[in-house]
Amino acid sequence: MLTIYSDDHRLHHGAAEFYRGRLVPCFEMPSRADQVLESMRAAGLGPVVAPARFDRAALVRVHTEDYVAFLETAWAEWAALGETGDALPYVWPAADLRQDVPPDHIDGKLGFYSIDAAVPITAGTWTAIKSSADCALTGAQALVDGAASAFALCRPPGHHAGARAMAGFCYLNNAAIAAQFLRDHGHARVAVLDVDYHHGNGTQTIFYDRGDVLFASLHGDPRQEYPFFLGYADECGAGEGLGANRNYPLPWGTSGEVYRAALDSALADMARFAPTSVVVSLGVDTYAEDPISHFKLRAPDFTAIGRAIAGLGVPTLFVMEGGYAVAAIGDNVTAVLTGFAGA
Ligand code: 7XA
Ligand code: ZN
Repeated sequence: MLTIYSDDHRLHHGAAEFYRGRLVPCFEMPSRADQVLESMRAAGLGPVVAPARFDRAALVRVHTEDYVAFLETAWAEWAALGETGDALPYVWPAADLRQDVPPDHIDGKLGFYSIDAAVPITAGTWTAIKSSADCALTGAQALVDGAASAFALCRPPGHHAGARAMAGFCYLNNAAIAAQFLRDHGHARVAVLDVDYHHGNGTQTIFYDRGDVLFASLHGDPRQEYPFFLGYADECGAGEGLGANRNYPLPWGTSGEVYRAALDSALADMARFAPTSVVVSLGVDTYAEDPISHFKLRAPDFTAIGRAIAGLGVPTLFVMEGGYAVAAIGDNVTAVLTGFAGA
């Protein structure tokens, strides 16, 4: 399987995030991608290539122009204040506040274009997130060119990012950008399967009223788990997208066995949709030892997930999302991909 990877991810390294009332070192750190790359290479999973460079036109197919412009210039605007530490939002246009006027000041923009505070912007963030999206686009291009599968080793991740909002360590929605690219290049029906522990609120929102892109997600129940305000089972899509959104919220403590049963249901939804290609938002924060998550999956479960996805028999692009047990992240990702490749 082809892996697409760029060292540029190291240019994004947030210093701190809020965790239960304290500022702690960011769980989303460069060593995550380094571990995945090392495991992939050790397993001999196939060639690793650098991403091709894509025009920003591919980004604005799913994100708004003003949001992409904000991401491009946010660090320069922040640095112009004389700041050298990370830019972080601290105020949001929540209920009863104006949500239609982007402020001019960077402090206001940071809140206007975000959902939460888990989105540090550093000097190298734009370069890193653009390269991360390029990894996903290069993988999508490989499928367009006839590849049966590819793995975009994206970092930063993307599935919480909406059309006009960053959130939860995510800035550009790599999986959504790739899915749209597939739609724009001959794939009539694209299914996005999100197996990250957290609901992919950004991907859901981007495609919610679309009948040509199915979104299916297994995740921690939003009654208990981030992102809390989306990801319920009764969110089924709207308009032409009615029926093309499927959520499987699962409780804390979910075992590999229960997870695989839910996955089988999601895969059955996808098979009925008859996709021409599949994009998998691949998070392994469902792992039992993950420091911020509460499922109980182990390595054999990850192999089984890969094998089950292969059962669809459809060209598949894996896009890296979350997973914070750094010592195990590489083996868990590799287990999914070898499970897929060996099926
Ligand atoms: O899939 N998403 C993640 O893994 C990140 C979740 C961010 C939670 C925010 C914690 N302060
Ligand atoms: Zn996650």
